[in-house]
Amino acid sequence: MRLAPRALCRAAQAAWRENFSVLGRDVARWFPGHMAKGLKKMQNSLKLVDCIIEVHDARIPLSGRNPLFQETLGLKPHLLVLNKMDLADLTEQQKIMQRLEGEGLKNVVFTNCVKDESVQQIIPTVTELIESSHRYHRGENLEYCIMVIGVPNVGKSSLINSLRRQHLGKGKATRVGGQPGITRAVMSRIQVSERPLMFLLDTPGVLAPRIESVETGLKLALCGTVLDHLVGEETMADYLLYTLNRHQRFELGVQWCNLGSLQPLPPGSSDSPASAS
Ligand SMILES: Nc1nc2c(ncn2[C@@H]2O[C@H](COP(=O)(O)OP(=O)(O)OP(=O)(O)O)[C@@H](O)[C@H]2O)c(=O)[nH]1
Ligand SMILES: [Mg+2]
Repeated sequence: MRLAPRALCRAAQAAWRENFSVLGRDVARWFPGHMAKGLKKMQNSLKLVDCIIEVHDARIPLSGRNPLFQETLGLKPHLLVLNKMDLADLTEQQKIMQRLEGEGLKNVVFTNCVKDESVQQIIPTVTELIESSHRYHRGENLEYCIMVIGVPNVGKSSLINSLRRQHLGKGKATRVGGQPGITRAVMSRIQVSERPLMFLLDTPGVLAPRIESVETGLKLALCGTVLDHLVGEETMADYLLYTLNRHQRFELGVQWCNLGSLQPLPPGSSDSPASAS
């Protein structure tokens, strides 16, 4: 029997849901320790902070941000940095900006912190945001303090290092790595600019304790915000192939699975999709 595409979608979704809800318990267990402590410390440091930079992955601009940030840290001026733009499809950039604006996010910048692309807009934008904020009472204090927040592995520490490279010509000040959970605690202030005198606070990546949907969880996992084995490599691969098929990007699936050298089945042969019933 051949399943209609809609039925296939439902079957695939049921499979992820089952796998994810079993494996999701491990993800939840992975959450509390340093993330809960980190969030508390972030809240406690908030009174010293003039502005929040939230970093997120440009490949999933509309999903996976942690709603707790808005609830607990939402009172300060806010800039959303969509990082890893080099890995994202930016053809829909305008639409993405419009959707985010509709959600109240007016200040959005796309960056690549490995190649320092578009990072130079950040300090002027943040300065403007702080100075136009109605809560801004500078007094004698001539320095800005910014907190960098986001889910794990989106490039928070890379952004700080990139700003330092660009504005101070200095090397790495905070550790970066390809696994989620590299930064484990709220760090002391790191200088990123001389004029204006600006310091950034690096923070550990914090995921929402409850991820809003199975699909969001899988997107977050594919972007490396959760350790692969906690979600299950097979479930992730399954979802990736499903997504590529849904967007009719068959060539990417073939390339990714290294199936390029396989010959297509002749029409009518017993295993060809055309003959399936
Ligand atoms: N392709 C690409 N990779 C990036 C970019 N920015 C950071 N990375 C890589 O993403 C990985 C995570 O970077 P980090 O800066 O450690 O991320 P983080 O958000 O501080 O991670 P945690 O501290 O674990 O929460 C590293 O392998 C970086 O080299 C980018 O713009 N493009
Ligand atoms: Mg970090």
